Amino acid sequence: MSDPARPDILVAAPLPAFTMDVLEARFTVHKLWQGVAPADLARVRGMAASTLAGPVGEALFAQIPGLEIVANFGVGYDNIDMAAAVARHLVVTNTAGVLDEEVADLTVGLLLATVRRIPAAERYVRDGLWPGGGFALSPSLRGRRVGIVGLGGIGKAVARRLAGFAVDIAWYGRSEQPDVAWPRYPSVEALAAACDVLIVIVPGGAATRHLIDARVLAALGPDGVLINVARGSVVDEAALIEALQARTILAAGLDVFEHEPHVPQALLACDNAVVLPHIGSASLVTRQAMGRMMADNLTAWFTTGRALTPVPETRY
Ligand code: 8YV
Repeated sequence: MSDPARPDILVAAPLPAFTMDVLEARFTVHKLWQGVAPADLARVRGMAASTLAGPVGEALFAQIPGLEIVANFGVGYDNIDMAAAVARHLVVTNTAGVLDEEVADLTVGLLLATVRRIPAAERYVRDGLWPGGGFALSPSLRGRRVGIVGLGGIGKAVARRLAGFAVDIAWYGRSEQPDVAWPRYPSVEALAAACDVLIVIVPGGAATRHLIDARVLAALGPDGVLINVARGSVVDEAALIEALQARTILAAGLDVFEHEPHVPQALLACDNAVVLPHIGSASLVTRQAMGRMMADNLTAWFTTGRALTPVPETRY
């Protein structure tokens, strides 16, 4: 029997305990990884999905005839087969807005860590090498021109921070933004040619797969720094490894990878790469806010018939 006060939802994969607590307090929760009987799936009206959970699409949707909404734990939703969701007229929501500043903080930290070689310098001290001589002089952020690929909420939060760093800013995005004063370039390649830092913060998915390829890296040039905080799929990882090995670019700072959580050995072997385990939004306070927003989307849908942050494709 379903309880109208506690609608049935399916959680596609484990979420942080504090988010599971919020969901369990409001809904009748079914956990896919524990196995859900068809009779229970038949009562499910909502789904909590996550980039951490792997893809969800038609194979799962088809088992849940009463599914109305998929609420994603994350701003990116390339883990959801949107064509299948739209075909079923499902509402899909993300956690837009609550993680922009957090990811922007991490992006600037990763940029500085990469250019000033902070992780290597820290290892130098720990390894007891300092008494033998000072750490090698690093490249600099001074005089650089930073190109931002994708000027959405996070891209703008990054640009606002960098405005305080006395660097020039330019950007590429699919659409003109008349309110934005920073110059826009007509293609990623043109932006890369005009800049010596490229920060990638576009949505993942088929439309942006390998947007950063060997040609873009060649345009970025031997003094160029690539920062990827978007999705691993946006960068041709094999081409990037070649560019780092051959030093046809200077360095890369990466929070995301093509086959997470696996990072190719060849990339780990590059001393000009700084690698992080996809932690852009991974502070306690921000992950709590993301979980609340996901739950609030489900609650809003079940109580008012309107989600708070439906993604553009499902604003029916
Ligand atoms: C998280 C993210 O890794 O929001 C996103 O799109 O990539 C990150 O915040 C992810 O949401 C965890 O599921």
